[in-house]
Amino acid sequence: MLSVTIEFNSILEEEAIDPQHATTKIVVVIPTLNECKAVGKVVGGVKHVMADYNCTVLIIDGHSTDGTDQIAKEKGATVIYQRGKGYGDALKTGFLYARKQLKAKVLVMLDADLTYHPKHIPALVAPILKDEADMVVGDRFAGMQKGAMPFVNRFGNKMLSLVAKLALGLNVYDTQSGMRAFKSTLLDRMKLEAVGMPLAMEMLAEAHDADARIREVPISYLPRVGETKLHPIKDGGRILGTTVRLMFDIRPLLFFGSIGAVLGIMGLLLHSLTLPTELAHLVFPYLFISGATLLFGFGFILVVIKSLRKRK
Ligand SMILES: Nc1nc2c(ncn2[C@@H]2O[C@H](COP(=O)(O)OP(=O)(O)O)[C@@H](O)[C@H]2O)c(=O)[nH]1
Ligand SMILES: [Mg+2]
Repeated sequence: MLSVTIEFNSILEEEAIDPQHATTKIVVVIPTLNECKAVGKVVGGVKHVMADYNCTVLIIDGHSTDGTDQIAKEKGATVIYQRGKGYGDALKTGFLYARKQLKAKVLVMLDADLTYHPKHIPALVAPILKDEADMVVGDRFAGMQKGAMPFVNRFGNKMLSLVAKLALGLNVYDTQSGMRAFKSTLLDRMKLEAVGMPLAMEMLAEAHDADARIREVPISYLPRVGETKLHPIKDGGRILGTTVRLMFDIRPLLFFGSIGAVLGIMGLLLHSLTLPTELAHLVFPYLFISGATLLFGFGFILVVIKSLRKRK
């Protein structure tokens, strides 16, 4: 705890702001659920780092019962309350409010638990302000502090990013990072449905599918203050489920092709195993192979439909 506070208070290495970008509206969106121990410092830190920018700190509170919202207001944040439940729902509420009510051009995401240091925000928004990227993700593994992420979460994170690479073609090292910045116009090109933790993956997949320029920058990741809301197994499973759904939506040929390939291999195996016996004439293996061919064809049709829709 002590080391977290020292690190968090440490001298801020701020990136100099280009004067032509000082007027661009930036909204830092922070979902909170019972974060009374950390939220004041997070809001204060963001306001300090972003003092030279046209920046609003927006808290989307999930009806905390520990006074989180009051602390955030006292520190100068704009506080709104989510109607639904969940991390993803809170963020989507915040994105909408930031864009419509606050006229945000750039959105930044952050947790209210002191894990992400606000000093990284200028480096996250810089490529967007210079129009070199549409979304910038903070890579926590570049500055992972001791005790910041339990082994099971670290392993799960790596696995999810690997699955995202194979299933969605995402070349992002830290897909679950909650510290990001993106152009608010990107919201028009992303179909965001997730209400919980899977929103992080969905945003990346949708942005990638919309041909957005995604970049990663190194950030530090510090031990959390307060109780985590993440359930590694349950949320990990949900993120995996969402990734499969996204694969179906975004890469249908790979989705159906993979199932088809498994079926096809099984069919060929069955065929070669039964070849020396009188079972060889069984239609069973051929059903597998026909099924595989059908699945490939189905995937191909979906790809054509998708590309025709995109062209419209
Ligand atoms: N408004 C709202 N905020 C939430 C909810 N669940 C989590 N959060 C906040 O979202 C951020 C991320 O949650 P956290 O527990 O840190 O998850 P982790 O970073 O994946 O371990 C924190 O600031 C939480 O307070 C929710 O249901 N509603
Ligand atoms: Mg967190």
